[in-house]
Amino acid sequence: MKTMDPFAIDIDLEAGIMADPKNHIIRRASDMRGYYADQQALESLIADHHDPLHYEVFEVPVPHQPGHLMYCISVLQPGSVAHECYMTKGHFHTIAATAEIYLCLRGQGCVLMKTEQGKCLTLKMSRGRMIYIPPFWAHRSVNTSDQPLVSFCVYPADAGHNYGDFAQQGFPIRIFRTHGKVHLRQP
Ligand code: PAN
Ligand code: ZN
Repeated sequence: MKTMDPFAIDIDLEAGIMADPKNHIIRRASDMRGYYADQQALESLIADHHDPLHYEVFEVPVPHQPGHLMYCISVLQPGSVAHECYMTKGHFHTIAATAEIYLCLRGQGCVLMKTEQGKCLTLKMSRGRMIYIPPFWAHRSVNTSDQPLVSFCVYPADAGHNYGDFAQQGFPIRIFRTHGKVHLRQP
């Protein structure tokens, strides 16, 4: 591995904003086709609301090599598709035996996690809460509030993202909010 010089970046912890990110990944509603239970409601959202912003990831990248740590700020907008709360696509890491830390900076929601063996768990997120996602657990963020859900994530830089068949299979639990009340549903 090449050596590199240390560097620093600034993060506004209140606002959850990383200064001068080099990568900005944008996911809109149209990138989420297949992920929500009500596909027709998603199509209506895309058509009627100009394909709204769903979530963004901000990074200052490091080499994707063993030994490095990748980190980012993830901002998931509030909203729902036929009452199913906005969520990220979710993924296993390509190198499945890699963990991740999510530190919630703003908002309220949860991380849904599942294993290949069919175990599924959800842990709540709120400002100051850190979630440790062990190796072999797929993960997805879900925003259950009316504010953006902002997390700072750290994971091995060579982990990679495996989105596999998440659009079709999803997670064994879906999260809905009706009249302000959050509830889980097992499809
Ligand atoms: C996070 C996620 C980010 C976006 O940085 O990549 O929240 O979610 P999707 O990758 O599922 O679209 C992470 O878990 N990185 O490994
Ligand atoms: Zn991850």
